[in-house]
Amino acid sequence: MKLMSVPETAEKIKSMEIRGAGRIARAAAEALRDHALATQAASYPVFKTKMGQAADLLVATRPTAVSLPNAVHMVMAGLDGVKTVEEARFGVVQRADQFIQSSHHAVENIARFGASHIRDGDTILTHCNSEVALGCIIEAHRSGKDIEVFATEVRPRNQGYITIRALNDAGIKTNFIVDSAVRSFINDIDLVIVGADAVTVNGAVVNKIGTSMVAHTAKEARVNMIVAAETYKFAPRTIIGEFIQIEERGPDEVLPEAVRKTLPNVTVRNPAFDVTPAEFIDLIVTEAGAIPPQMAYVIIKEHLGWDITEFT
Ligand code: RUB
Repeated sequence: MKLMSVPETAEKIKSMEIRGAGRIARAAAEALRDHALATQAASYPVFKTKMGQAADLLVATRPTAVSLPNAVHMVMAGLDGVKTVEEARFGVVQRADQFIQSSHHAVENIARFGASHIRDGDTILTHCNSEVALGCIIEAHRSGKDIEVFATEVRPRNQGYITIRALNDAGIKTNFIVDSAVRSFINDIDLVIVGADAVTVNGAVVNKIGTSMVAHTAKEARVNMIVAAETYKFAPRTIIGEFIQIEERGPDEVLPEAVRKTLPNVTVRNPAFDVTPAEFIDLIVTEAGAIPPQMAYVIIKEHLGWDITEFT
């Protein structure tokens, strides 16, 4: 098995070859594990510094998916309590493997819990490409429910193509629509299911740009919206008032440079995510069970084990 270096993984996350909040988190944990295995250090402080530099490089790749710093925090936790390089190396490898395994379990459990919210005959709308949201839909189909899906295109990076390929391969009847067609079809929809890059302490969900427009449209049409999110997508630092940084990507994703050159008065804006307030979300399905968004603090404090002392 080829070990992937930290700069290689960082580049793949930046360029979105590795994308989606869960996959990004697992890739970072894997890179830290491989780095710990490959790192030569004459002393424990040197090892710790090298691991810290690798962690910083990974966390800096994409700013919005909280799963990334959460995974890195979990893998790096405990590095302070050891004395030797070997002990430190062993700890990192163990915690990284544990994170990766528990992430896979979380995805499986969310699929089961989420599928039970889908009824036989439902038509579901999903936006972007979320492995957990898709997991719920595919599990509902697998368990024999007759369902149909509307999937959006997801400009500018077209993650909808990945979604429709997965739905098609699972044998699910799927309609592919442009993002701006959501309102035209909302009355055909029984349930909206999306994933999350971050869930804040007040239950707001940060997800692919356009999610909040979908949520507004669903609310107006009285269509329920559920969010599938592992607990490591909840953002601990929002309990001390930190905001989630919304990544703004380059203009080339939206309009080629050759065209932009002819439009000197036009600036392309390209935020990759937006924020859907809690009141637009009926339920967040986590591996610890389904919760109303207003219970986000409980997940941060009791499940992730963060409280205010972490910040003092
Ligand atoms: C992906 C996106 C996904 C969440 C959840 O954005 O917004 O809905 O990350 O995905 P991008 P998952 O393509 O810019 O990374 O459920 O797979 O973690």
